[in-house]
Amino acid sequence: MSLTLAILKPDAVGSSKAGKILAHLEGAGFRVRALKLLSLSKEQAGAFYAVHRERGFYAELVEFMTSGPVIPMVLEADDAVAKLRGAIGATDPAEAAPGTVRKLFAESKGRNAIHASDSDENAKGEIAFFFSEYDRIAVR
Ligand code: IDP
Ligand code: MG
Repeated sequence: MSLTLAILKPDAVGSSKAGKILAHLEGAGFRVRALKLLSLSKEQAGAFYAVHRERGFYAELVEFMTSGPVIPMVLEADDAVAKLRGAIGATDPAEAAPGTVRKLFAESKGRNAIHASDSDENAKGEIAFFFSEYDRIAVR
C-alpha cells in the first residue's frame, strides 16, 4: 500500500460535489487516511503550484485555487499515485476517459475538480504541505 494526495478543488466543493467525488474514490478502492477543509491564501496556492510558475495559466490557477475552500486528503491504495491519476482522468475533462472523476464532475481544463500527485516523491512533499505529523497519526 502507498499514499498520495488529492485536493478537491473550489469548483467541486462550491457546487457540493465533494461527497459524490469522495464516494466515487472510495468505491474505486481508495481509503481516506487524512482529510480537511481549508481556504488557501495566494501565497500558499502559489507555493503549492510553484512548478507551474512560468506557465501562462499560473495566475489563473492561483486565482481559482483561492476562490473558495478546498479539501485536501491523503488516500491510500496499492500503487496509489498511478491509481489516482488513472481515476481522475486527463487534465481537460473533454479529453478525460469515461467514468473518471474529471469526466463525471469537472467543468473545464482550469476548473477540473481535483488535483492528484504525479509521483511518489511529489506525493510525500504534497502530503507534508497540508498535513502535520499530528494530523497524520492515521497515516503513519
Ligand atoms: P494535472 O492537474 O492534470 O496534473 P497540470 O498540467 O499539472 O495538470 O496543471 C495543474 C493545473 O493547472 C490543472 O489541474 C488545471 O487546474 C490548471 N491548468 C493546466 N493547464 C491549464 C490551461 O491550459 N488553462 C487553465 N488552467 C490550466
Ligand atoms: Mg500536475
